[in-house]
Amino acid sequence: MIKAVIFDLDGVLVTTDELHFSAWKRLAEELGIIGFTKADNARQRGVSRMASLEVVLEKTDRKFSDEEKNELAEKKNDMYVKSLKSLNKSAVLDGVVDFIAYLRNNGIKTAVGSASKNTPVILEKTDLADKFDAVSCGLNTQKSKPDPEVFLIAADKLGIAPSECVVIEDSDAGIEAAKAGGMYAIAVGEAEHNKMADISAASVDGLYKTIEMFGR
Ligand code: B16
Ligand code: MG
Repeated sequence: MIKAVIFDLDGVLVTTDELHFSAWKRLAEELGIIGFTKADNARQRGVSRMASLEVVLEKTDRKFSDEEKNELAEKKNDMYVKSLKSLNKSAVLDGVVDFIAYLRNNGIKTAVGSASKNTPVILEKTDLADKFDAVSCGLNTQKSKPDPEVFLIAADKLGIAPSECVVIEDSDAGIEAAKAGGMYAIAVGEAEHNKMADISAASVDGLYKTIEMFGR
């Protein structure tokens, strides 16, 4: 019996994944790295800011101290946060608002489980902030996906057992995290072909039947 759905943020609820990509690409160019591609960006999905930076730095022979790495991560975040200024509800992916309303109308709790430390500002700007019973994000975690911590904290805040939660994710790290936490995992978007997922779908839109299948 499913009692809660935990949504990843970037790439599942909103289109911020494109803004992350642009900011990392700009940082890479400033470091003289050309050819930072979508394939590189795919490895940054769902993982922390510092782990994402390592994906960029793998493409250069230059060595950076921890202090320099922190400065680079901060620089990328400044660019990313600037690009969030114009963010509004048009960034919410198709079907998301209706699907959340459907879940809540049917007594299913909803939560966000995101690696992003910018989660609160993104939820505010896209008018999604009041649509969740709990939010767990990079601000309250020590470990990055594929560690299940972010989802376990979400389940704990909801007061629902992990085995009664479904996670919806667009990253391989996130699917792995959900399974490691003993939850069901639905892979959408870029993670659609992930073999660890219980169910796959192109997007959140059209998951209604899937939720019924999980035993409602
Ligand atoms: P920030 P999610 C993740 O969000 C992104 O997919 C990932 O690319 C990013 O590095 C991470 O958030 C940290 O974001 O720099 O804003 O703290 O997919 O877990 O919602
Ligand atoms: Mg994501």
